[in-house]
Amino acid sequence: MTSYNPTEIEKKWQVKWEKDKLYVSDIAGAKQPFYNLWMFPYPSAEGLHAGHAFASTGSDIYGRFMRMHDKEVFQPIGYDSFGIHSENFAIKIGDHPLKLIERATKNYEKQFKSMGHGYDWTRTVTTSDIDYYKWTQWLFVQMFKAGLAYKKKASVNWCPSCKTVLADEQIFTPAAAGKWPKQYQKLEDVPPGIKVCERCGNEPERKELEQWFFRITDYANRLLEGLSKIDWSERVVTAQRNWIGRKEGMRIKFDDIEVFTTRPDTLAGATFVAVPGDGQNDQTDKTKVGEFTGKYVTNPLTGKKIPVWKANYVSAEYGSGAIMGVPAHDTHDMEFAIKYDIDIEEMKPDASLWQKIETEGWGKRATNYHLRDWLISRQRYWGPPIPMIYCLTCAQKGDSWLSINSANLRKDQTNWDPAGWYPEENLPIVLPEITDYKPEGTGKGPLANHPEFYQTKCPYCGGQAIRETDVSDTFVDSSWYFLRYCSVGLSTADKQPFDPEITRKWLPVSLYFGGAEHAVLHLMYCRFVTMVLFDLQMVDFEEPAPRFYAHGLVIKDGAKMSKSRGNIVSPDEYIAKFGADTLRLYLMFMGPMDGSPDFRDSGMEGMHRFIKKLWGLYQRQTSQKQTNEERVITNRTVHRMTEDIKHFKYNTAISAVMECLNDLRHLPVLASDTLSALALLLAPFAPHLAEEVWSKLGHSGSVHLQSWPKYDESLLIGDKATIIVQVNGKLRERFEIEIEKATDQVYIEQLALASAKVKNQLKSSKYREIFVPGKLINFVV
Ligand code: ANZ
Ligand code: ZN
Repeated sequence: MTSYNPTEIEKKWQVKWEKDKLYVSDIAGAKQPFYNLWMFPYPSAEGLHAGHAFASTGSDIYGRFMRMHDKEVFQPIGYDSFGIHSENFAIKIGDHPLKLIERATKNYEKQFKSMGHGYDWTRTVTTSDIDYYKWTQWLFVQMFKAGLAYKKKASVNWCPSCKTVLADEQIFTPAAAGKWPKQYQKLEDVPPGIKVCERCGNEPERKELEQWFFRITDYANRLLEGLSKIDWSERVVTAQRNWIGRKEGMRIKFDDIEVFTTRPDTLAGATFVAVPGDGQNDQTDKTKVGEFTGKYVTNPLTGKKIPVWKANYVSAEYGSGAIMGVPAHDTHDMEFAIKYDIDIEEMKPDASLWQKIETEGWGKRATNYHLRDWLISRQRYWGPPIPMIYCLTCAQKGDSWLSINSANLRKDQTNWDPAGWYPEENLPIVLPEITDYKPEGTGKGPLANHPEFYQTKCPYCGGQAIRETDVSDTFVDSSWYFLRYCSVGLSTADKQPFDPEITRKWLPVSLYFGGAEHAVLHLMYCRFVTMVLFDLQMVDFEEPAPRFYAHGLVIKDGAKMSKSRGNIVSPDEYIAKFGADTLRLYLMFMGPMDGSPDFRDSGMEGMHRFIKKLWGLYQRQTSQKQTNEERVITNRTVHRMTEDIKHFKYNTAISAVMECLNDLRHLPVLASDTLSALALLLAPFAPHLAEEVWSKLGHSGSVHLQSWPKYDESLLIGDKATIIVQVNGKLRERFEIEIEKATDQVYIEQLALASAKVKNQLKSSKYREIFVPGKLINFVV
């Protein structure tokens, strides 16, 4: 009898797997490809924390499960290492980002390997590597050529602490960001309406600045319609739908001012028109500020002359940039009217007005979107330099990329920078290694202090020209990384961003596993970029990941595990003490994959005892022939685990193993077939232990290359589970139901609610349910 020594076993198998290239996919030859993708991390610290370990293990389990279903699984990993996340951390610890990334990625790799994840380490992506960002710059150029990248002066978010502009998607409520301005002690102290920088928690300012944008608004409707064609977590779909914010309304003319309204039915109550105020328009501002312009326009319906005001709550960027003020039906307008003593016209909305406004020719129907163009330039150092060159000589002659190649461009484009040259064949534009990389907050990035970088030759006339000194945002890097993985290492990798044939074979991604916090950031941007590449005929699919699973976030001491909360737990110490398999099992057993599981040390100890018992089972003498009882237990476990893993219910799958262990432990002898089946079932969760016992049982070949065991329906019949029904924790009813139904909450709820005993207790009061699959349902009134 040998005792369980995870350190020894785990290292041994990790070395063997690497040597045998167990997780290196046959990219060119795969028959049944399965692209199992997990959102790559940004190294904004020295290493992984338990939250990463939780999410990546969830993805790894599914990959292993699919491999055991005869799929050629490709499971890559990489680093979203360019951008503000890593750079802010580097600045904080006083290290150059280049050095930090080199060190941190090495550590991440070591940690991922020690977790036992089945990554294909021959195809990794690091977004700050030249051979990657060259293609991020290439992407920018494609956008530019398609008329989808443009520079314009606009009122934008400026973070005074990060000293850069931010996209609208990077401004969060303090609760969502988990951070808030320092002057407030607690989250509860922060006044409502405040939005903060997603990175640092400070309140951004509004500034008029010239910036680069991607024209994502052109794709608003497609991004919306596409949502009905993909299988994504409901909360992500809802978040995207709201963010796109399609609104049906009308544009109505008040003489020469056109307003956008979603309430044409209130036209009779419009007692003023408002346009944006001067300078800073800030809709997050709580107090309404305005100024009368001295001008009057006619309300087309009432014929009355009404005043035109400037108001700080009107945005130049939304709708037509002007509103009709209806104090009787809109709270903002009411507040404004009271403050400035403007008429308030009480009236009943009249739905027939939509038609009337159209027939009278006062306005027309219009669809409006909340989505704004994607602001991608950053006044920072750590990112791909935006590959543009400005040549004054050419511009003065009226020559530019635009005038020479205008055939390719959108006809309605008006705001081209006249001298925007793109040196596509000269890519990459290498980010120079500089020591003064800290942002200064001047509105320009650190590269603007480096003439040796920005002074260059015009690729067209050969004269003096200057480069763009802003870099692109980190979300541009990650908007296409899933396209690169499969092509890494191919002979064509330095000639094209992704190989068309390989891409056709492997993409779209089969299962995308990641955090819901990226709902309107990365998950929107990567859909947009894919649609653009589809239109440019570079890929043959519009949705990058038709299936997305949103995992939950790990909680520690009552708060989301994050560096800013100071409640980080590193997986390393647990792996050293208990082994990766215990950690993996514990992480997956903490709670549902899409919930907010609570990390506790005591749970880890319990799981370690369990795994040692499992180990003990394999130290016994085995028998030749499976008994009927063994067969029923094994079959039931296979059935439960298969169904649970399919639906990412890893915690209940582990419960099934635990019950199985309990049932088997009491049997005097166990057949080798029983133990082999159990090893297969353990393989996705505890890959090292499973491999060890599999080989000890005398099998050749890795357990991870075996087929997942099948279950026999006929052996399940008659297998019952007892479900307890409680109201406020008190037992009220008990059912015997078929085991297959025992995890079906909807079915059990209906059954329970049909019982008179339960009904009498509940009456018609409101309740919430606690459901323990296979065991109990508790109605809490
Ligand atoms: C009259 C009215 C009456 C409105 C009423 C609302 C309620 P959502 O639903 O968010 O899309 N609006 C239009 N353009 C604006 C701009 N540039 N800046 C600020 N506000 C603007 O909002 C549509 C409504 O927001 C529009 O309908 C308009 O006010 C306002 F009882 O028009 B409404
Ligand atoms: Zn910031």
